[in-house]
Amino acid sequence: MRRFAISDIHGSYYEMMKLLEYVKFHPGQDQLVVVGDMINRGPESGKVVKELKELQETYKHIHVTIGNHEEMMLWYLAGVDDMWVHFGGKQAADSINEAFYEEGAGKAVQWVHRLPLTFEDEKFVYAHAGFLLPYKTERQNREHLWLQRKVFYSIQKEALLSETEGKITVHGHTPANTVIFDGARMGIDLGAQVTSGPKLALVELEEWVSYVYDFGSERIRVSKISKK
Ligand SMILES: [Mn+2]
Repeated sequence: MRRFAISDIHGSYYEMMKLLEYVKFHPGQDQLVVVGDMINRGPESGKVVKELKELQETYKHIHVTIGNHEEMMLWYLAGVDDMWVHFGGKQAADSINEAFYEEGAGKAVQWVHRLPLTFEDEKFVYAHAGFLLPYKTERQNREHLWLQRKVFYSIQKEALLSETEGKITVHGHTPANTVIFDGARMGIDLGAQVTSGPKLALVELEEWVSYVYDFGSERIRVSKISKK
């Protein structure tokens, strides 16, 4: 089984589909983990949510964890905080209403509300912005969706690996220029819709290959992820 992960799609439906087509993604056979931040910033938040919701509800190897941008949406809708508005929430709401016009946007919200904070398979832990230790003994905290990169990376590799029983943590949240693996954790957010050279990465974790869609050249670059 191929083992894919993608994060921080931020409404980039077209680019996400290009990547899935490129690898000939087969939802009945391949695993896909979406590591949060499906929405905001990009033009098609609704189509991203609809596509991933349908895949997750249809196939058992499709897993979606929540990101801080989804959390922002839930806070807004619950009347807790309106910061969503400042991150493209209005456009995201319109896009979700449009994509879910038949069943109603409430269905999308209910689904997002139930998304887990983390997912684990036999080899990897997936968490949007990482987490703080202890990992196993403490229930995961929703504040971890907002964890600063430097805080997560202040955990020593050995300590992190011993906590995850040797599993590598795959995360997004903080954009970088390339997929980065430090021996214990792998960052796969390449700043789709955010940075000046936006890219979206789909990684395959059996062969350790990254497929990177470049928004500027509209091309996909394939590279080996180095296992250091
Ligand atoms: Mn993000």
